[in-house]
Amino acid sequence: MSLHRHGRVAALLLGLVLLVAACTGDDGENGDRAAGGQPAQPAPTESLLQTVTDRGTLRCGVNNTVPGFGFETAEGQIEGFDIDFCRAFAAAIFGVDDPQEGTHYELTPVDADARFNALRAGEFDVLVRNTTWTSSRDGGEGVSFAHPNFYDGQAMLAPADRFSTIEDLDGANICVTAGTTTELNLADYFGARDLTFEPIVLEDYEVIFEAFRQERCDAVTGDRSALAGLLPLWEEDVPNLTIFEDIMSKEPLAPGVVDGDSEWFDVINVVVNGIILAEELGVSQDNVDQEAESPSDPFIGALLGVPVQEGEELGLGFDPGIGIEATFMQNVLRAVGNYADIFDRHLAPLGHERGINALWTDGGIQYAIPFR
Ligand SMILES: N[C@@H](CCC(=O)N[C@@H](CS)C(=O)NCC(=O)O)C(=O)O
Repeated sequence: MSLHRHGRVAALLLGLVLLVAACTGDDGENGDRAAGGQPAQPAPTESLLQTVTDRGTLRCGVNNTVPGFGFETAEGQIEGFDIDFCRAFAAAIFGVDDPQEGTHYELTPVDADARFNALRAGEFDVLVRNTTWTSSRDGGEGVSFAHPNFYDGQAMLAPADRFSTIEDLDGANICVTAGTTTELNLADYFGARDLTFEPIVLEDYEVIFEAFRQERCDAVTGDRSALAGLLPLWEEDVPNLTIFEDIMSKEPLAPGVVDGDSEWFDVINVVVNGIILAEELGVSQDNVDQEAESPSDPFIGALLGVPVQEGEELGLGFDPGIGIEATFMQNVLRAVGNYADIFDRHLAPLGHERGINALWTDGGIQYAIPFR
C-alpha cells in the first residue's frame, strides 16, 4: 500500500524500478519481486477508474480451481466468494444491480506463479484470487492490497491413516503450488522444527492432486480454506484424508491492484470495506431496498448515499468522493449482499466457519472503517 499514496511521482519511479528489474528475467514468487520481475506496463497516465469506466467492462484476475472461492462448475461458470467481490466492484463502478459476466465484468483465470506479472502487465484490473497480502508483495512486487476479504492460514492435508501431525511428516514429500507464500512458509516452518522434507513444487491443484493420487507426494500444503474446499472432492478418489490442526502461517487474503493509482485503489478498497460495514449495520441483500427508501439511522444513510438528517437536501446523501456514484453500496448490496450474505452463499455450505472472519463485535477481526 506504500506507493499509491504518493501519486504520480511514485508511479513513475515504480515504472523505472520494474523496468530495471525486468533485465534479470527471473520469474515466480522469489523471482518476480522488483529485483527480478518482468517489466510492468509503463505507469498509467490516467487512473484505471477512467479506463475501466470508458471500457465498460471490469477485468478480474481470479482462481478457477478452489471450491468456494473461485471454482469452475461443470457448466463452465466460475463462481465463489472472490468472484462475488469482482461482481461487487462491477456493480459499484457501473452503478448496476445485477452485473453480467461478459458485459460488466470478465473473469481471467490466472495461476499463482503468473498473477503479479499479469497484474502489472495490465492483463486484468484487479486481482481477486486467494492472494496473501505480504510486505514484499506490497513493496517489491508493486501491489496495493485492499482490506482483506478473508483471513486465512496455511494447513497440511494428508492421508489420515498414515499421518496426524506435522512431526509425522519428517522426511516426507510434500506437494505445494509454485509462486505461493505456501512454498516459502513450508521451508520456514519445517526448518524451525528441524524437520526435513522434499518439496514437490507444481503449478496448480489439478497437477498436485494427480501427484498426490499417484503417491508422488505424501501430503499437500496450502491455504486452509482451499484445502477444506478440496478435501471432499479429493476424497472421492483418495478416501480418508485429514487436515491437521496446525496453522502454519498467517494468510490475510486481499484483492490487489497495481501500485501508484490511488483513485483505483480507493474504489476497490471502499467496496470491500462497505461490504463489511453493511453487515455491521445490519444492511443486507434482503433489506437494502427498504433501507435505501428510508434509512433506519444516519450511519446506514451514509453507507447507502441517501440523506436522513433534517437540513440535508433531497438527493444529496453522503458521498465519500471516490469518483463513483454516492449510492454505489446500494448496487453492491443488491448484486451480492453484505459480507455475511457472501460468506453464507459460498463458504458456509462447504462447512467453513466464520472464525476470525466474524465481525469484531462477534469475536472476530473483521472491522470496517466508517463511512463519514
Ligand atoms: N494465499 C497464498 C496461496 C494462493 C494459492 O495460489 N494457493 C494455491 C494453493 S494453496 C492455489 O490456489 N492453487 C490453485 C491452483 O493454482 O490451481 C498466496 O497468495 O500465495
